[in-house]
Amino acid sequence: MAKRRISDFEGFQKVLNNAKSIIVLTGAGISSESGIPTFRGEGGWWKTYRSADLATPQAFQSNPALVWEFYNYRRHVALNTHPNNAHKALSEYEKKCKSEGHHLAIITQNVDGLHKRAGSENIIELHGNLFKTICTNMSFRDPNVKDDSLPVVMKEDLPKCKKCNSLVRPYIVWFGENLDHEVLRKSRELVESCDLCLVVGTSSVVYPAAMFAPLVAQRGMPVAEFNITEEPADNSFAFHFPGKCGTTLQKALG
Ligand code: BJW
Repeated sequence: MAKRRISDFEGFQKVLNNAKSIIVLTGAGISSESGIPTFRGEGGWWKTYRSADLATPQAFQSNPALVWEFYNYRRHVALNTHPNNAHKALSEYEKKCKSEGHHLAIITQNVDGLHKRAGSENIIELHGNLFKTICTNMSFRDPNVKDDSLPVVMKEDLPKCKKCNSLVRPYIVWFGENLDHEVLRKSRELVESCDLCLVVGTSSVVYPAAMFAPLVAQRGMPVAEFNITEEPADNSFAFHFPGKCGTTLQKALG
């Protein structure tokens, strides 16, 4: 196995300059410097709340009001933050790629919309979006951009579909649910064809996203990880940049 290069910005930039099709897999860590908690880190959502009570179809079935309170709060938090240097560095780099006839796509596990607000265009949202709802009856999708930070949602106030008046749910992929077929197909296509993969701010424990970067490495393509942790998520990754990605990613892409 090739030697892993830690904080080798110069070496990484040589690889970057030759790459024609780049994928960037992002997770909650990229938004932490914007002030959005991660899931599993200190102060993370799943350190305070049980994911089984809030992010499963069973939880929504048994207590939709509680699940809506959580997602209304999450939307409120996201609406009151801004893209940080890491989101901006990716958006700038996508523009550079476009002008040179190269391709960069972001495959994000995040639902906070910050990549789009930073100006990125090629974004695949694996786990949905906080600013959309989907009808539980007819799958009609609707935007949901209101800043509802009501602490309690009453049963009679649960949001209803404007077409059929059935209950709507957050447009989020919960544990045990399949990812959107088309989203997964496009992601796999990119994973199988890219010549460089960046993995930014994810613990790489949630599937299927967790297998994307290892699959790229298995094809012999370079993977560069940006995470505050000293240890890489996978020993087959070529580069590891420990530290806050707002700093490391900007330096690497600068
Ligand atoms: C920084 C930083 C800074 C911080 N700079 N870095 C195969 C094997 C085993 C289990 C499964 C399997 N296939 C499917 C499963 C079940 C399940 C799963 O993977 N479970 C695992 C926990 C084991 N997967 C699913 O259910 C998925 N569906 C599926 O696969 O369908 C088919 C199927 C179903 C059932 C069985 C088998 C097959 C759906 C997954 C849906 C995930 N949903 C969530 C919540 C909803 C979205 C929301 O509310 O926002 O998505 S869970 C949560 O985790 C959220 C995230 O997108 C996801 C990933 O978390 P992420 O982004 O990695 O955050 P953290 O907090 O974990 O990590 C942050 C990282 O940032 C850390 O590493 C920090 O160090 C770092 N960091 N600051 C750089 N400044």
